[in-house]
Amino acid sequence: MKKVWKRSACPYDCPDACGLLMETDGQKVYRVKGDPEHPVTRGFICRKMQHYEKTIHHPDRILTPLKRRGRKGEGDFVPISWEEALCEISMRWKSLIADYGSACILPYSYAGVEHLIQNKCGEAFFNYLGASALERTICSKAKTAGLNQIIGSTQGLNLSELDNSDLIVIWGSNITATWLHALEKVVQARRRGVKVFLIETYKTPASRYADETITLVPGTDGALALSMAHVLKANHYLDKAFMTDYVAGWEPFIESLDPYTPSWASSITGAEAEVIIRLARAYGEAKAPAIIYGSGMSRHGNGAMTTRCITALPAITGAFARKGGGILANISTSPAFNPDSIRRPDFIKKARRSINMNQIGDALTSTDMDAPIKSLYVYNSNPADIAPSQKKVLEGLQREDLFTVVHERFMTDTALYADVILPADTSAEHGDIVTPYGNLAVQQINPVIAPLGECKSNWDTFCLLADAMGFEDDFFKQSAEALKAKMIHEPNAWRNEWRTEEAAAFNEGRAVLLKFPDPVHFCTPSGKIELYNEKLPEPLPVYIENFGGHYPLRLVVAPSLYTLNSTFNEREALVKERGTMRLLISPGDARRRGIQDGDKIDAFNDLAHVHFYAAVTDAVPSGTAVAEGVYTLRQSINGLTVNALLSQKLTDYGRAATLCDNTIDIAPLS
Ligand SMILES: Nc1nc2c(c(=O)[nH]1)N[C@H]1C(S)=C(S)[C@@H](COP(=O)(O)OP(=O)(O)OC[C@H]3O[C@@H](n4cnc5c(=O)[nH]c(N)nc54)[C@H](O)[C@@H]3O)O[C@H]1N2
Ligand SMILES: Nc1nc2c(c(=O)[nH]1)N[C@H]1C(S)=C(S)[C@@H](COP(=O)(O)OP(=O)(O)OC[C@H]3O[C@@H](n4cnc5c(=O)[nH]c(N)nc54)[C@H](O)[C@@H]3O)O[C@H]1N2
Ligand code: SF4
Ligand SMILES: [Mo]
Repeated sequence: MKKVWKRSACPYDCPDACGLLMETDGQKVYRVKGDPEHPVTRGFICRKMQHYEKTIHHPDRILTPLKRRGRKGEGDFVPISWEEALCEISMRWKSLIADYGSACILPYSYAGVEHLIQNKCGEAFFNYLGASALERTICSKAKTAGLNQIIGSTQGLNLSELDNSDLIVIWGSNITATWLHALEKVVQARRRGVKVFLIETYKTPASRYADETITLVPGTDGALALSMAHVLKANHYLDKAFMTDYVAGWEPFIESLDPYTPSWASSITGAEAEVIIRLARAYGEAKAPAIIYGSGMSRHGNGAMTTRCITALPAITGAFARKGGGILANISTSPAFNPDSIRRPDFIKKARRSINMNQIGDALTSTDMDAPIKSLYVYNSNPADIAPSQKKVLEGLQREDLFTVVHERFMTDTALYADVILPADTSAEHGDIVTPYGNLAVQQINPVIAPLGECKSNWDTFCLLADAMGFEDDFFKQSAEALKAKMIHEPNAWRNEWRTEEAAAFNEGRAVLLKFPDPVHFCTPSGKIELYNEKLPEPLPVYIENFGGHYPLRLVVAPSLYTLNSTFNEREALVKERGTMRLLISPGDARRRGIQDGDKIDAFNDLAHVHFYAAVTDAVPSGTAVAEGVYTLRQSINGLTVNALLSQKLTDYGRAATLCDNTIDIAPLS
């Protein structure tokens, strides 16, 4: 067949969901580039995806089911047929269910593929099976919880509105790595003369795009926000008319601000008082200030409360009501295609226990659980590398009596511990619905090539497992195409306003924009911003400390430009550019311990000792240490990565991970 360019979209856990074009002859993908006709991403994609064909056709792709022959973790597997694999899994599960009940089986998944069907279809399968439920809260659920407590499910700002902003505060997000199309807007805004502040724990690569970077003691952003509110009040920047109409309980909040002076906040955050005043004044003077709200500060013990404190700023200044003003934190397009049509919560027959994915280490190793987990089914995730308390996770995966099935594209650190590995396909090999969380362009994609080897999509695999387990529901007897078509044809208010041309473009596989909801229609019980939320033990936003800890350095995990969580670790060129596993520390902290740039060091706390190369840099303030990127155990220096130093403690609300709220000390390794 002649080579043609086919339309697709990036499958990964990244807000942009960039439109892609793939050059193919139906068997192979030769080249990948951005789709210039995508209404938001317009042909511009990141470096990681410019050679997606190298991932699709990587020689390390797992192409057949595999069965473990050696010890767990050793990587000694033999190929088996799908028939044998399904027989093995269903027999083991049926026997475990007979002995221990179906809750002894636990699915573990997150966002290996972000698209709607392939991301969520496993939930239907495990709901039907009656397995333990998984709380999928590793990412940004504390942010969501905090936003819910103050603005409900209101979407806030839309990316395109940054064109109207006259000040931008990038707060806790390294958009040079994680949100390129927001970075594009920031660059355009600066060309218009818009001032950009970055609020961070260290000078990330994003600081190059900011006029001023303010580095804080990690987890203290709530104090900064309250103090900004104090300055806004003192300088008469409050919008009383807006508050009267749209904010519930603004008077007690405004009254509460007096103690939050810049010098109070300075002593907590480490930012100088005049810097706080300058930031607050710039925010107050702007007509339409935008906050690009990342997840960094929500990955702390006080994550939800911090979110409330920061969200108070556009509420008291009325920025929410002005085009380009407000908070860019909460774009969600998945409701445009009822996700329950794939999740099928109606399959749940009785209440089940739920396991928090951040506490998988404890869940797999605990001896005092009434019903221990006997089988783990991992898909779309790599817990050995991404979950906190890595030593416990590995100890759990090592259990001989844990029957582990991993559905994967590559031999990840988790797959090494599997009893059975099922080969997963890539997004080029299956169809789906694309619902970005960073813009409003939804799209449907079709397979570009047939699945390689014996690889199967998540949906096809769950249908086969359903058959092997004897599920009777017709739901599991349809193709992904049929399910996709059904979901697209379900009436949905979000797509009602599409004109015929838009519906036709969507049917052709082009990305089409949804209409953004009215920014001042607040989706809360009172219909207003709930600055005072009487349902909470702390009805007003206040400063609470994060967990911290008794070691002298606050450890922050941050994204890498070259990888996406543990994804892209198969790509030699990207991994080479990322370099070895480094810990970024300040010159003062290094000097005090006799550490030089490039030295091998031991980072430790009560949980583990993890070796790194020291990267001594002015970018990091004294008292903070930063580990960028998720490395594999094979890339590590002593068989552990930074996740071994992270606790399984959960956030104040949202039961989310506290990945950035841990302390360590470091010492040179001789
Ligand atoms: N290249 C690349 N792209 C990615 C990812 C990746 O790993 N690599 N990950 C994807 C995923 S899963 C997600 S959830 C998104 C995440 O994207 P965002 O939610 O936008 O967050 P990040 O860009 O990860 O940046 C978090 C930043 O928060 C900072 N931080 C940590 N604690 C604090 C704090 O207390 N206060 C402040 N002010 N800052 C703090 C860290 O230093 C870090 O730079 O990106 C996605 N895109
Ligand atoms: N140190 C550190 N830890 C972190 C983070 C960090 O920045 N630093 N980030 C945290 C955050 S925000 C998140 S969201 C989590 C992310 O955690 P995960 O969602 O587990 O992300 P990945 O590590 O990218 O693993 C995804 C896996 O899914 C596989 N996969 C891809 N497509 C498919 C498919 O179609 N089917 C199947 N079955 N598998 C597929 C990929 O090969 C990959 O191994 O990690 C968290 N942990
Ligand atoms: S990883 Fe993000 S920036 Fe890169 S192509 Fe995918 S969606 Fe676009
Ligand atoms: Mo995430």
